[in-house]
Amino acid sequence: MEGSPKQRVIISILGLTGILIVGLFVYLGLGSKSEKEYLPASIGRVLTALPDHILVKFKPDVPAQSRSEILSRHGLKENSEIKPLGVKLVSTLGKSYQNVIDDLNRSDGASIEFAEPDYIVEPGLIPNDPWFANWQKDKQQINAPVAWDTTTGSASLTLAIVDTGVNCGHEDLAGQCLAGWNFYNNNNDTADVNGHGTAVAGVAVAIGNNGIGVAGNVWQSRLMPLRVSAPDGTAAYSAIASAIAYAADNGAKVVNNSYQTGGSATVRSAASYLKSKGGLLVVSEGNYGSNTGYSNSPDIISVLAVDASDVIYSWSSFGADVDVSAPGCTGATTLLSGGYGSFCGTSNSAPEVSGLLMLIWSVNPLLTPDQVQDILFRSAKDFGAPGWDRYYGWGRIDAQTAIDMVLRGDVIASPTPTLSPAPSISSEPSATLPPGKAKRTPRPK
Ligand SMILES: [Ca+2]
Ligand SMILES: [Ca+2]
Ligand SMILES: [Ca+2]
Repeated sequence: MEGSPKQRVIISILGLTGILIVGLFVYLGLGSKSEKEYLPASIGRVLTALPDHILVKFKPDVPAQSRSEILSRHGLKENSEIKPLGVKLVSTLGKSYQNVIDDLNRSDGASIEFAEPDYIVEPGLIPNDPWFANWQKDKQQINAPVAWDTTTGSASLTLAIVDTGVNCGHEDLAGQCLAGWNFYNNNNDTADVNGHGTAVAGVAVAIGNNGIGVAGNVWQSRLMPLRVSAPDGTAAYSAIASAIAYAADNGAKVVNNSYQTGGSATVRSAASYLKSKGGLLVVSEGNYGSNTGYSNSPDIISVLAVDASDVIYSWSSFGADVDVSAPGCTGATTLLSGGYGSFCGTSNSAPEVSGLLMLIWSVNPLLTPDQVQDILFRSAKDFGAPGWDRYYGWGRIDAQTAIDMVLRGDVIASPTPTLSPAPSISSEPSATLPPGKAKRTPRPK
C-alpha cells in the first residue's frame, strides 16, 4: 500500500511521462431533461412461427369432450399442453397454420379464447430506466438488449473499479458496492473525488430496469470501488497495480481501469497476477489520437473508442496493443452529483467491455479468463482490415454474439492455446481469416 506523501511524489515525477488520466469526460448538463419513456418489456422482432403446430386456448366452460370434437372436426390433434396456462400445442398435421387459425375462429370462435401461431421472436429486453431509450444508444450499438434476455448479470460476481473512487450512494448504484480501498490515502475512504470513477461504474453496472436513471451493461453485480487517484484524477502506475492485485486477492472477476496503463510493466504484471487468480483486466487505449507504441499484452484487454457508426474517434489512441473497440460515448451514465449525464472517451469504452465480460461470466461462471477473452475477441464485429487490426483490434464488441457463443458452448478448450501472436504494427495483417475461423478450437465436452 502506498502512503500518501510518497504517492504524491510519484505522481509529480511521473506525471510528465504519461501517467495521464484518460477521462475525456464531459457532463453536458442533460440533468434538466426528464424523459419518461417507460417502455414495456419488448417481445422483440418476430422472426418466424413454428410451422407444425399452433397454440390454442379454449374458453373455460367448454367441456373436454367438446374440445376434442372441435379439434378433430378441423383435422387437428393435440400434442401437449402448457398446464398452468391451459394452452394446448395443437398439431396442424401439415395444414397451413394461418388457415387453421382462420377456420377455428370462424366456425368455433365461441368456444375459443385464442388461437395463434407459435412465433419465434428475437429477444430484446428493453429496460424501463427513463434515460435508456433516448440517451443510451451505446447499449443498442453493442446489442446488449438482446443479451439481457439471457442474463442481466449475477450478484455473486465482482467488478472492481480502479479509478477516482465511486459514489456508492448514487441511487442507480446503491446496494451494489462492496468495501473497497483507497490506495492514494491508504485508508478505506473510497468516495469519488473527481467524478470519473462514478461515471465509469455506471456504464458497466448501473442498476437496470429499476425505473430510475440508466442501465449499465450488467444490472446485478458486486462493485468494488478502489480509489487510486489524486483529487485531480491522476494516478500512479503503482497505485493502479496495487489496486489490481488487491482486487485479484479479493475475488474480483473483472477489473476496470479507465486509464492508459497498458504500456506499464507493473500494470502488466498485476494483470498477469489477476489472470492467474481467475480474473481479467480491462484498460483504456487512451484519448491522444495517436499510436500508443505499446506491444500487446496477452493479459490486458485494451479498448479503443468508436462512434455510433462504428467509425473510430479521431481522439482515440490506437496501436499494436488494441484488443477490441467499443462505444466511446454514452448519452447518460451516473454522475458524482447523483444525477445523470453524458460521458465520452476510451474511459467509456473500457467499462462497456468490462460489463460485457461480467455478462459472459454470469452465463457460465466456470469459464476461464482465457476462454472469456477468446469469446470477447471472436464475437467482436470486424471492421477495417479483415481480422485484427490496430484501429479496431478484433472488432467492435457485440454482446448478443458473445452470449450466443457461451450458450452454444462455442468455447475454446482449457487450458488454452495462445490466442494470437502479438500483432505487429509494421506487418498489419491484410488478408487473414476472421479471428473466429482462424482460432477456433475443438469445443470442450
Ligand atoms: Ca437504472
Ligand atoms: Ca491484449
Ligand atoms: Ca478488422
